[in-house]
Amino acid sequence: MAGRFIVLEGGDGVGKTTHIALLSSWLDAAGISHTVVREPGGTPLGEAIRQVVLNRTDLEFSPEAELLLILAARAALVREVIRPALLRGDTVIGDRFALSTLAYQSFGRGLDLDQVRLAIEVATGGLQPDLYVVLDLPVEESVERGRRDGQDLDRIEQEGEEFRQTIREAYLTLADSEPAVALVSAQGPLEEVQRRVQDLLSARLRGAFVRPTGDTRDVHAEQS
Ligand code: T5A
Repeated sequence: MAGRFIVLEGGDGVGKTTHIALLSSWLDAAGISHTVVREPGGTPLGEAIRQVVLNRTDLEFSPEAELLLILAARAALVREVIRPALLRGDTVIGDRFALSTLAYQSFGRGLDLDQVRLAIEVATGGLQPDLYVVLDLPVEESVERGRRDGQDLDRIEQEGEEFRQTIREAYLTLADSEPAVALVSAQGPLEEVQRRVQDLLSARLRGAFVRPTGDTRDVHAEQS
């Protein structure tokens, strides 16, 4: 596949969606054709599943049911959107992918890590991102950002701060042990965090990204 697959990850409210919108503008300005996807969701089936998984607080979800619903949405997204986009050479920017499932359904809900990996393999056909960027933020700060937004908490966010802490620690563990995972601090002003993300992508995906501000040299070439 010609396109690159990059995924932003991290706990709830760390800034993934905001940074993906900024990355999308950056790629537009550089003339890089790209597709943005979010999980769960991104297809008619996936969006229907998202409504159930995030909003149906009146239903009981076993950890296994939650896992399989999320993976059903991912299977559709990979087959209908991500693989076709990569095949036509688009860069794909994902708002969450398999690392979320390891963090939330295994570390968070207690499902066996190897079994979760196997189930993910079935859903994705083995597709792996070129790079996961994990945005890391202390839980109190992400909660505060959500509070400032006056956000309604979805079913998973309603699990509370202890669960969020487990998820943050899960990502820190996964960043140490999984291939192609880079950790970026999400603390500080938005522009500073975005610059960290852009610099990381420029350095790690050599040749795939250029600075758009009138200077179209490969950032890596500047450094060497
Ligand atoms: N899930 C998902 C699983 O359990 N397993 C899985 O396999 C998958 C794929 C998805 C839920 O599903 C679960 C995990 C999730 O709980 P979601 O709503 O798509 O739910 O995901 P969230 O991560 O909860 O999305 P949020 O929109 O809440 O968080 P984001 O996208 O991380 O944060 P964002 O960009 O909305 O930013 C939050 C606020 O912070 C501000 C933004 O302006 C915004 O107001 N902000 C900053 N403020 C100050 N300084 C900065 N540097 C800032 N950066 C952002």
